[in-house]
Amino acid sequence: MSALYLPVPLPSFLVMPLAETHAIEQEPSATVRGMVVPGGFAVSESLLSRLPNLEVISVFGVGYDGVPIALCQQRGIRVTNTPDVLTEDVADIATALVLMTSRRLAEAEKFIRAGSWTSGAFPLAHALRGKTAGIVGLGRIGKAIAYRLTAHGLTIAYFGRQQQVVAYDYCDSLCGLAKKADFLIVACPGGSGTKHLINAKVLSALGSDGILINIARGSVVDEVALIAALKTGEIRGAGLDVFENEPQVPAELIDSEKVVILPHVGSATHETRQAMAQLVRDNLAAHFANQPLVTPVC
Ligand code: 8YV
Repeated sequence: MSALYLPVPLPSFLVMPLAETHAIEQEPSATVRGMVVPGGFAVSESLLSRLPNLEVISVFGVGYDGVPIALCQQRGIRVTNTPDVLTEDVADIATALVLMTSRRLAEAEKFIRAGSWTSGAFPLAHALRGKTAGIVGLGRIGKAIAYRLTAHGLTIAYFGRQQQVVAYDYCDSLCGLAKKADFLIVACPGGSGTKHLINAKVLSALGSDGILINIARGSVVDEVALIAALKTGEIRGAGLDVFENEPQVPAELIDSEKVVILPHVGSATHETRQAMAQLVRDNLAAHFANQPLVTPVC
């Protein structure tokens, strides 16, 4: 029975089947051969040094921004993640945030629950059709968002490392995309390469009618700059499923009527989390059977 280390609690539908074929360890040690972590979990160098015989890290999530890939490659540690199976759910949440922010749905819900409807109609909101969505990172999730928003009558533009063969407008500058966009939608990976990509300058380019949506990683958005831009009216609003210091959310965002906030629920459905768990198990089984990984990162 090879030993697996789980640094943080993971769902029982993932852990219980793993426990049938592995010894589950709560502490790092030399007996550990595999580790399972949630998406975005920071795997530090010091943790890896306490796992001298680690062979594989299986990320229960698509984002492996917390894993030091170069160090893993040096040590010959294989890394896997769970792409594809969560794409549609995350794109649904991005679409929901676009709808919630533009149509003011969270406020409208509060309004009726507060008994305000009997005193007058809810204020008008903004339509989606004819607007432009600027997608930052047109990967699998970005494309699934574009597909959905096209059906809502939006024009799609995007920014990314390179232009792709797609029917959407490519912007080679992020500020250029922000200027064009009514909704700037963050769908790129997290990590040092994209830290605070959405800064004060980009928010100012988005402008006073613009709305920022983030379903990727909190680290991509400079939260202090975002709070300032919301306060001064430099942007109109934001729809956020992720935060810089989760599960801590700044009081300024919690208290702001201009913001719709969700507790990182992009992939949080029974169907998707089960499929993610299956992929984690399949990758580990492949590794320990000396087979090629199903969804390798490295
Ligand atoms: C999950 C995620 O919240 O896939 C990711 O990278 O951040 C989310 O799907 C997380 O991985 C579940 O543990």
